[in-house]
Amino acid sequence: VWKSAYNCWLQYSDIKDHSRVQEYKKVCSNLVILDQSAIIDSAKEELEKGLFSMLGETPTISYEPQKKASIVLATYDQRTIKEYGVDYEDCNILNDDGYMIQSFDYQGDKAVLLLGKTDKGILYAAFHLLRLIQMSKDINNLTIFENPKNQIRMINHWDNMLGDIERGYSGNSIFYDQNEFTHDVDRIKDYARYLSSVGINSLSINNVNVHQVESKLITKELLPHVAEIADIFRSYGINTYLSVNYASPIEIGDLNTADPLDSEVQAWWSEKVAEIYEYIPDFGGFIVKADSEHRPGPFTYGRNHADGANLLGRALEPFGGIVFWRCFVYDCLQDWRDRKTDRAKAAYDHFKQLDGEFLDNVILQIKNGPMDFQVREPVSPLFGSLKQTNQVLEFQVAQEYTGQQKDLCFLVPQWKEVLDFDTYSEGKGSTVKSIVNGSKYPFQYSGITAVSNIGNDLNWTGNTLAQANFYGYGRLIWDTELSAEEISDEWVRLTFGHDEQVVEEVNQMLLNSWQIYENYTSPLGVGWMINPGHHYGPNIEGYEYSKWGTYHFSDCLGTGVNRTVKNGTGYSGQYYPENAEIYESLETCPDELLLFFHHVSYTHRLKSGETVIQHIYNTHFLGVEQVENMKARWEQLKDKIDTYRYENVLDRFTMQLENAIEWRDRINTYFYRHSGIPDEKKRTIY
Ligand code: GCW
Repeated sequence: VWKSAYNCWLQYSDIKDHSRVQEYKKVCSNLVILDQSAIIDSAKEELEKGLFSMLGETPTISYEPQKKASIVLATYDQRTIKEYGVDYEDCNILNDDGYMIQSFDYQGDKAVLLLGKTDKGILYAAFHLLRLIQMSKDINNLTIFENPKNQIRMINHWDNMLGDIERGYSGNSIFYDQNEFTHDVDRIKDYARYLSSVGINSLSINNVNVHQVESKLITKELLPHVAEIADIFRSYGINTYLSVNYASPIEIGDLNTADPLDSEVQAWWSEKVAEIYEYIPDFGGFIVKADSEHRPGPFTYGRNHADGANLLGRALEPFGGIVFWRCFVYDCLQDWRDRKTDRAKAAYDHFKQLDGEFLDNVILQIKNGPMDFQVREPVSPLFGSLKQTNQVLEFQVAQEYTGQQKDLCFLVPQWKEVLDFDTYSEGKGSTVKSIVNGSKYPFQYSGITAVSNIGNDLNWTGNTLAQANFYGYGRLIWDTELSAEEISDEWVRLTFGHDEQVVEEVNQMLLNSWQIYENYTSPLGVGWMINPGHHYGPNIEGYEYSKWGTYHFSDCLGTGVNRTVKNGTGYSGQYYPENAEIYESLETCPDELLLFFHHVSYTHRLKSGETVIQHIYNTHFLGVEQVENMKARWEQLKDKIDTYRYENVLDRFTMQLENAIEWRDRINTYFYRHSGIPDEKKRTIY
């Protein structure tokens, strides 16, 4: 009963339609494997498993071209060109992770070629073919060329060795327990399958807040275990990375400084890196959170972030390793009385001035927004401002601020807005996606990373529907042109099958869920208003007088943060003029970001025609109704979904409804008591 929850989108359900099965068997009864590697073995294993499960027959295997209906697995070389008449020109467009899927007739039999530029391409092509079959598509006339749009497609774990996960909402770590490695090879391997089935090629396996025990992950004591994990991921085309403690030379070495310009510190890191590569020859590199939220960093020594990042870059360079240096740097000891400091400005202020000063193997890692993964934020103004620095965009698949995998919040529509945002850095058309995919500026390294949302819960993600965010993240960053609708529809069909009612209803739920979550939580882009610490549920002034720089300045007259250049914090001036002007002016600032950029009176009229206060009331009443409606619609699917997954999601909708009601009443009451303005529709406000 639990298998369906565990298997996520790789259900490989048996196909009931007999003629369909015969049709697929005409192509899939044999595998011709023309190259050898661990990654190709994974492709073979996956095809065997998937085809057996869907068609009821394991394909035969041959290592030479056969006169038989076959799936042919090959990299692009002379042999395949000759044997299968592959067009050289066509394949030239494939990049290292790209692939071609081509149907053809081979000596009178139907066959399909899965051709990768490298073995990774073959694996991705195998998953693609299996997806087509699961989606019940015709596979007789395929001509598919796929190149991932982004070079780095990464996931960051925030797992601690104790087993807990910072901001984890789906149980504990699959890697660690009680400060030991779990050695849960089967589970880790299944995780690798999910990752590579959506094209993820890089993975960091420990929290960016690197505590005492985790600092030792780069020591001889623990490296053999890391190597074991890296072996599993390697067979799925995934490189393993570690988050490191910037102060390692002090913490695990015997130096008394971590000054990046100190020659002993430099030598220490070089030796350390050499040692790591003895254990893991294709080790990816480091993720570093430095001078951020009490983590050590180069500031201690009066050095800047380029000094700090380049120290590690230099050590990794001889081995081809890279450094992800996070830009989440701000003053987390702010005085709420200080109205000049604006946390939103911090990343740009710290890093813009260093553009061009980082080594070639250093990548800046930039969160999508200037604050912290809120339900609604503008796009970080660093995108487009850094023109000479490798960079990746950081999303959060874990729903820290978007319902913690209790509430449904499908994030693909949000991520698409970020990727499609035009920075105007080179005039119109300078979208975030064109910057992070390396086409706008010639970065050596670029791409997208995100905080993982999985744990050791049976269904990996707590709420089974949160699997859609994991799937959607991978699919979207592989191909940023896919629409949210396409991704959602794929996920629903792969996960729950093709019953039209289920497909229709679950798609609707996913696609509306971000808007619904926004409706009942913090309004108009202002963010926060959450319980401090764990960040679930409403607490309007929870962060208002704190040191974290997260304020909304509501009083009896109005609400919102004045971030204008004219008489606010000046944040809007960090954008290129086209955007700066839009945000600066009350007339043009989009409604959904109004309170992020402006402090307004409750009677200010939005573009929608509503006043701010009435908008708050309306959206909060509406949000609860929408959750009630989703829950009721889910209940109608009871007979169409297996009990385990049905009950799991129903439970979450019950919690979501409770949460939404709590948010509605607290927000409405807070703003009613502050403004004294009654609801036009006279609904209950306490
Ligand atoms: O979103 C915030 C989280 C912290 C996290 C930090 C970060 C890992 O609340 O838990 O720390 O961001 O991104 O470093």
